[in-house]
Amino acid sequence: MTVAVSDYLREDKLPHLWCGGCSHGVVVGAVARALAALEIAPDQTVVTTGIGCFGKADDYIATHALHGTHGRALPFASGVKAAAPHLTVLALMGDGDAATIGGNHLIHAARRNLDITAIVSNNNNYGMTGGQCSATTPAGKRTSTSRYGSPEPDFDLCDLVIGSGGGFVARTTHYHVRAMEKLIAEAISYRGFSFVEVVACCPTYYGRYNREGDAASMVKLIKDRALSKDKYFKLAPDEREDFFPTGKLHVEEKADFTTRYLEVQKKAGGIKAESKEGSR
Ligand SMILES: Cc1ncc(C[n+]2csc(CCOP(=O)(O)OP(=O)(O)O)c2C)c(N)n1
Repeated sequence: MTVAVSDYLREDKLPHLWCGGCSHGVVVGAVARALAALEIAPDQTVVTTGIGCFGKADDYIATHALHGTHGRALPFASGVKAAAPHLTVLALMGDGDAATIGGNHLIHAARRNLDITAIVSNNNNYGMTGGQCSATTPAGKRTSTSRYGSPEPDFDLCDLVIGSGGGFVARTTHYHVRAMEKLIAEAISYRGFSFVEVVACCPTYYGRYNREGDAASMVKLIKDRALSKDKYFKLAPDEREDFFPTGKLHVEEKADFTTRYLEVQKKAGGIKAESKEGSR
């Protein structure tokens, strides 16, 4: 079977609604190319989304889709995977969707090690509703709800997912398009909860509030701060502040939810058979 990249994209939905310079379309392109490279049939793939600018991603992807409520892309993905484990399930989320309103669901999907691929396009703010502060807005940065700088520390999404039990955790940026595509393909191939954070930009709000210039200069800022994990961890802790590590940050082979659930089902079947025996 050969699947073309175009088989995953809904050209009839173009032009898309994202602002000029937004990263979200770059991530959708990488998802389509990763699925095509793996030759996973579109009708065997389900994309779930919540609400937000990146929550519109399912509009442009020609797989099955479930567009849910804000912060709930992962519960929908979990339900789909539990009911139909043979399907490839991806949850596409903004940072607000995944880690702010949806934070509780993120840690539990990681803890369960459900065989889902979660992809977060992290633009450090709530883009759709006017650039409010999210859980990934760095401390001191300005948003529409933190005009003098956010007083809150931000989440490191990858550390959060590693700490919650996620088996495959990676970070890339929307500048590193080929690396993104490869990491997404590896994440999809991993059996268990796989998580890819794409460090992205929102020139319309976050960039404007923080005077980071146009989209091209935001891309450059992000590129300059991204280091391979080897380079990053060679730095002394006090030299790391302006940088973040990219690449596969954590990969661990362990039984996924479906495997463990099938074992429970077998056991339950066994108990039933025994109790039938006993009642004779
Ligand atoms: C329960 C609930 N709370 C709040 C909202 C309003 N809302 C819609 S999208 C959004 C923010 C989306 O931000 P993010 O997930 O980071 O995605 P982005 O728009 O930046 O791509 C908010 C707060 C909502 N729709 N539902």
